[in-house]
Amino acid sequence: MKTFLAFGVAVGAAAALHADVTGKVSLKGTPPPEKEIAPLKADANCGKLVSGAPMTRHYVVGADAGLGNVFVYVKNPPADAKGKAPAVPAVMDQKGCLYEPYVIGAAVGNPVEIRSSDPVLHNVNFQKSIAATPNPTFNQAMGPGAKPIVKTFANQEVFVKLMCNVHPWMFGYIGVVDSPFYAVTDKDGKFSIAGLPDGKYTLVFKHLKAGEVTADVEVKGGSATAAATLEAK
Ligand SMILES: [Cu+2]
Repeated sequence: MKTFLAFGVAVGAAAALHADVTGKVSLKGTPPPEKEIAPLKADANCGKLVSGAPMTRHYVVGADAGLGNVFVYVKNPPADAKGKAPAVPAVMDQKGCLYEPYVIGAAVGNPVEIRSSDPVLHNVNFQKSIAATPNPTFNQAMGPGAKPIVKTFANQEVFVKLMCNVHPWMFGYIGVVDSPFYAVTDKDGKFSIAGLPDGKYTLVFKHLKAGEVTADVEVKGGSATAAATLEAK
């Protein structure tokens, strides 16, 4: 009866419907121009690591007004989503004396690996928690070749803000939510949240400068799409 058992398992898996929610975030209006990070270029150590002019990344706007670096997450995730690990590990690097990527996501309780690819001294400083229940802060030096710092966050916090006191232009942001259902928009504003079970959800779209909007989405087998527009400020 082995065949029947295998058949049963297959049906069970097919019955657990879920979908990838894909979509796009657009920017309305014209953002202020980005500025050159002159102190980075002028720095004796960091200046050697970059070619061209290092620019601020307040608004990353791509094809058809797509807005990058928007943290997208499910406001009302399924109850059993808490504590689940996302498919993609959270990694924040320090490269060319910038946090890279500028914005990442992470799930509550899952490790966030903070690396340094630079041959210079940094310090990773999470100075102040803005969470309702604050996450513990930390401030750790990272010299050349240092092992990654691995941190977990116990409470939802959008955004955990990292800075570096050696290089006062260095900021990096982590959207921490209590589910694996989140994404960061790419340079063209596109995102994909994988494997969301059938149901009705509210998505939150949060950008560091343009603020926050929400959109409702219903997942009902197959796939679902969502879109949002944020206004330049
Ligand atoms: Cu630094």
